[in-house]
Amino acid sequence: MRERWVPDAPALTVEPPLHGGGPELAVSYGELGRRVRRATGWCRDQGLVAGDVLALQLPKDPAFLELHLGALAAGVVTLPLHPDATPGEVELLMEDAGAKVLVRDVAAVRPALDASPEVDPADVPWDAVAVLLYTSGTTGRPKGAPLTHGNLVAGVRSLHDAWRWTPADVLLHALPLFHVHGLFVAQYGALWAGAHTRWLAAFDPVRVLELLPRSTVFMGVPTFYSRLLAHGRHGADLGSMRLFTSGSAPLPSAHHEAFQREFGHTILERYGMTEIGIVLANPYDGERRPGTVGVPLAHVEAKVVGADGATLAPDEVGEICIRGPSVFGGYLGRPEATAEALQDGWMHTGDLGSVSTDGWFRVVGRAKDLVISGGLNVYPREVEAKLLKLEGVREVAVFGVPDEDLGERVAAAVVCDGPWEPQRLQATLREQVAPYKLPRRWFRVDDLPRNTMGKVGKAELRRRYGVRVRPATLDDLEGIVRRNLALCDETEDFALDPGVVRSGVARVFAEDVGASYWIAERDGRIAGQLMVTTEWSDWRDRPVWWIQSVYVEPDDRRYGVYRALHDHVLGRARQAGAAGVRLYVETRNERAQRTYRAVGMDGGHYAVFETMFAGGGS
Ligand code: MCA
Ligand code: AMP
Repeated sequence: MRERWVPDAPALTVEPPLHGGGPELAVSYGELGRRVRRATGWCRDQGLVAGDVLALQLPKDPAFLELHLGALAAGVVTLPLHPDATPGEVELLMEDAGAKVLVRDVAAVRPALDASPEVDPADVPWDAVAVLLYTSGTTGRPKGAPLTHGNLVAGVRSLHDAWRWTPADVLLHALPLFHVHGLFVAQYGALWAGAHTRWLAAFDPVRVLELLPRSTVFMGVPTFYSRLLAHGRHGADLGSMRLFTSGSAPLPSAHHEAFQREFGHTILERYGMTEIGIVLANPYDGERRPGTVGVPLAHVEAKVVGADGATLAPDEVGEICIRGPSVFGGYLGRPEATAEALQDGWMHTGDLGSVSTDGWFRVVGRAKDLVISGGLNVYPREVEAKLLKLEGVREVAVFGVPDEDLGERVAAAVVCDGPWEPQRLQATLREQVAPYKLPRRWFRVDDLPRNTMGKVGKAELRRRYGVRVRPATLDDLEGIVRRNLALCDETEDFALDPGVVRSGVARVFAEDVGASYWIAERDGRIAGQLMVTTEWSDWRDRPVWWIQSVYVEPDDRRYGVYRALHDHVLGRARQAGAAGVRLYVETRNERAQRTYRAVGMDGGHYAVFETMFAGGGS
């Protein structure tokens, strides 16, 4: 790793957050090398020896990197944990991993690190475990995936060559560090090349756009790209950038194409998994096909197999299997899970995909029960097991519903005993699991759909409750106008004037009106619609988004359509820097109230939209 570390070259610049103030912190490679040697000394002073496990539950701070690299050099295994993991989750993983020491307080460890003696790296064999990462699976009990030094080096070397890293690169790093993507793909890539990394503590489109003109490489989960697109380019000069990559979850083709059009760069999508590293990628040179994850990287073998394990013909959908030097050797202390996942060195990924005749892979779904929200994996079984222990929950199914921002969002369908109290369930669960695992959509059901074997039909739940919000197209226009005019007719004393509706909708599609129309689709058809304008008012120097109309078809009203429109518009408004969202047709307007009541909507349907954001203006 350290061969290309030139002492005076910049290694890491920690960028201050937008309004956080404070100077940036710059660390040269010489300084980083010394810090890592001191962290190796710190490990020794803690009594940690080769093979011991050191758990790190730290924010994105240089201390994390120092401790991780210092431990590697000592042969000590690191166990990176989500900073928001609950004490219960941390205890479970530490116990399973047999971790000796937990570091969770940067302020406390910093002086100790600075005062530690510099210690030389040990001679660590390549098959020694370097890091333990937890994934879950069918049982809901997390499984440790040990990655060896050899696995990590194979991974970073192959990406170093494939993505043409050089010491002149500047990586803009906005990912969390406790996962493969942020640590082994992005951070290791830069460190292996002796390149400069600019760190943002968290993804923020405003800061990213400010820093891209001084960077060459950017790596993200699809949510980063959807948020950059929602925010807009604002004329940023992206001429220094040579590589944008996406992974951890599927990048919608529409985002791939929109980014190319609006940001002038073609995202390189790649595919990987904790247990196997990054193994499939679109090429650096030549065509990058939207909706595909490209071809196998050097030394990687990939195939698609059917239920009987036989390799399928091109374009047939089956399970993607991978073999290569970055593939791990098996789960910690789980021979059965290992035997199921690894057969003849082939990792059965649980991802469904196909390969074209010319060798390009596509991921089309998952055989494993997994929700990927904003690039973070949520294992339904784990959340279901916790929910089933709560009072009033008789049966529960946790599943993912599509979400434009996060890709998927966690949802729960509950058969309850007694009153329906989703707020209480959510509040109790929040004490037990990291917040990204919390269901954000709750549905009360009388029964869970089950197949003949009694297995809960998650696909049926996704069909029933999956709402997709998308911008309206010109083709939708005609239908929207007709629908709105029908609403006017249905209500004798209507607040909606047909002429206003017609011209308003038409203006949405004209340029620079500052208005948007969104469509909610459910079960393959249009279930609702929402129109918002930003032109009507300014409030505290920031635009307010005004909801002009929101309507959900009566048959779709118990399936989370309002909620999906609500989350969508609030998310978009927040990303656009609005002060908040308000209803143009306000609740005190009696005529508007009558109109809404006449079409079967009450105050509860739309009052939820009124939200002013914290810190909204001066
Ligand atoms: C935060 N929240 C989330 C998520 N993140 N909810 C669902 N899914 C998430 N991913 C919740 C918080 O708990 C909080 O809720 C609210 O959203 C706002 O929190 P905030 O911190 O402001 O969130 P954010 O800034 O909007 O973060 C979203 C994010 C972030 C930027 C997408 O999650 C992120 O950086 N994700 C990247 C994950 C990643 O690196 N994955 C790679 C895995 P409340 O207020 O209610 O508490 S490695 C991998 O998959 C393989 C190997 C591969 O191929 O790379
Ligand atoms: P993890 O267990 O956190 O390493 O997540 C790995 C999973 O992320 C894979 O098994 C896939 O389901 C998913 N994944 C990673 N990259 C992609 C991609 N480019 N397209 C679709 N899914 C992906």
